[in-house]
Amino acid sequence: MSHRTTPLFPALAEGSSRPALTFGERTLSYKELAESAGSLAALLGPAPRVAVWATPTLETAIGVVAALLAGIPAIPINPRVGERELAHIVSDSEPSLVLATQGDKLPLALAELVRIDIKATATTGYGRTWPEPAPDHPALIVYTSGTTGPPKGAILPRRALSSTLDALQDAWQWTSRDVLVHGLPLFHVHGLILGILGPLRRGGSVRHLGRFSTDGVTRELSAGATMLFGVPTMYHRIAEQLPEDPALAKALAGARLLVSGSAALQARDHERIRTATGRAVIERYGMTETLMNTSVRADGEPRAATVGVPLRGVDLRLVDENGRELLDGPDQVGEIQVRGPNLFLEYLNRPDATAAAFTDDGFFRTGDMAVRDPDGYVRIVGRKATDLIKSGGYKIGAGEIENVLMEHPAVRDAAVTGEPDPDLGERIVAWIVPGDCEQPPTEKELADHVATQLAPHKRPRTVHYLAELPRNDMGKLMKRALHA
Ligand code: MCA
Ligand code: AMP
Repeated sequence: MSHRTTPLFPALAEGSSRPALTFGERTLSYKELAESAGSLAALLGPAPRVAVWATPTLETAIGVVAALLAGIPAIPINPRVGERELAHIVSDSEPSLVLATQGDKLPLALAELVRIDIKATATTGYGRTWPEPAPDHPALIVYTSGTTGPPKGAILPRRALSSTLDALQDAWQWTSRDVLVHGLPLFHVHGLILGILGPLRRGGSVRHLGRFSTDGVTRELSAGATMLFGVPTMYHRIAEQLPEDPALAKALAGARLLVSGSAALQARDHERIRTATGRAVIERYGMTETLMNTSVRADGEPRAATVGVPLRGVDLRLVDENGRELLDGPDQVGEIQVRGPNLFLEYLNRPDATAAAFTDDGFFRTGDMAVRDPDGYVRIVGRKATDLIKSGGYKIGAGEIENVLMEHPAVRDAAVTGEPDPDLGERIVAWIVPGDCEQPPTEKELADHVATQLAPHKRPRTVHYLAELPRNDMGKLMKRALHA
């Protein structure tokens, strides 16, 4: 059957000289991006899947666009990923190729694959048209943590990307005239799909900061950028900086849209930013598996502490513990369930987890608990699983960290919890029973162990030492007793 689907990036085919991507001093126009990504796409052949070493660079953006042009599912890899996590991702997703910036040293598990260097300049390939694969064809595989076990690969089809980005166009009045600025990592949905592929789908442009800084935000918003994306930690750092930084306040005041997501932005930070700039930060709510579900609209009322209303095309309901849909009301707390073209296909190699994630009528169980205002605004009030931690906007499973801590030779027993943190939202806390109480492992040793096995953002920020962990008669850990 032939498909007559519109391409993911219509502006690429037009090949204009307008800027598409800027990273530091380097800018690629749509024409240059079509050339460099096109010539790389032509080299990929019929690879079943490619890994992309997702440093915050122009090359990563080119590599992902090339894979999407060629219709080959791409797996973005955190360049700070630890040994164990990488081994899991590579054996689970079995990429046949890895794309990386020339000169970047890859860890062994990736260095063993066929490697293609990504070049920001190239000419062959331009002029070729790339047929758009079927809407359900996998576009990206993004790894996301669960409460237990290693991260799961969420397979995101092309229709999920196009539908979520077009729903955001509607909610945010996002156009080709918008210039986005952000400093988000490029191996997750927020930074990669919204932050890079979003502007490219609109035919607009993005200026990536390489790494987040309030100075970078000031510079780019003062030089014509119109939108800012960030996680709450970034807005918290902006709020802290504002009292002594009139240039930052002026830059934010001039932006068209300030958007926060990946975790809840504290009311105090909303308030401080609004007071200093006169501008309201708007929140949107999404997940790796669902992409974006709700947002405060650009033409709507910017109500703090809500994630706004369902996006176009998203079916959203709140459900009680018996699976019954709740009627809206201020006291009705239920789990958010969503259905729509924005959803992932399945977890790679995990039919059990996929089946458990969906209801019989095709809704995805988000695990997020919320209430709905009478006019439909959604307020997230908590999470079903206490073993999921959101730190700096990263989702982190407590079980994953406990498993690697238990393997440390000086650890006899370990538990991990999340604790409120003004900067990170939550910080990871480890509760350790040392093998030898006289010579417990140091905090740094434990943090380094987690950082090198999993990833630095999963490292514990606080360590408590105990003689025993509180367990019930069945041997089950009683985490609530820890903080007491
Ligand atoms: C420190 N570092 C270490 C160690 N200690 N490295 C190895 N071993 C150690 N023991 C390094 C870190 O790697 C980092 O290096 C530097 O020290 C500082 O790290 P840290 O203090 O951890 O963090 P930060 O740099 O201050 O990070 C805050 C941040 C970051 C910038 C806000 O958390 C961040 O980028 N968050 C974004 C998360 C995100 O995009 N989530 C979206 C998920 P270096 O600085 O060199 O790297 S998608 C999603 O949630 C859904 C779909 C949604 O709704 O969006
Ligand atoms: P991830 O698995 O990294 O994609 O994280 C998804 C989770 O982030 C959701 O299930 C929510 O718990 C949380 N999240 C995302 N955006 C928001 C927001 N604006 N407010 C509160 N929580 C959010």
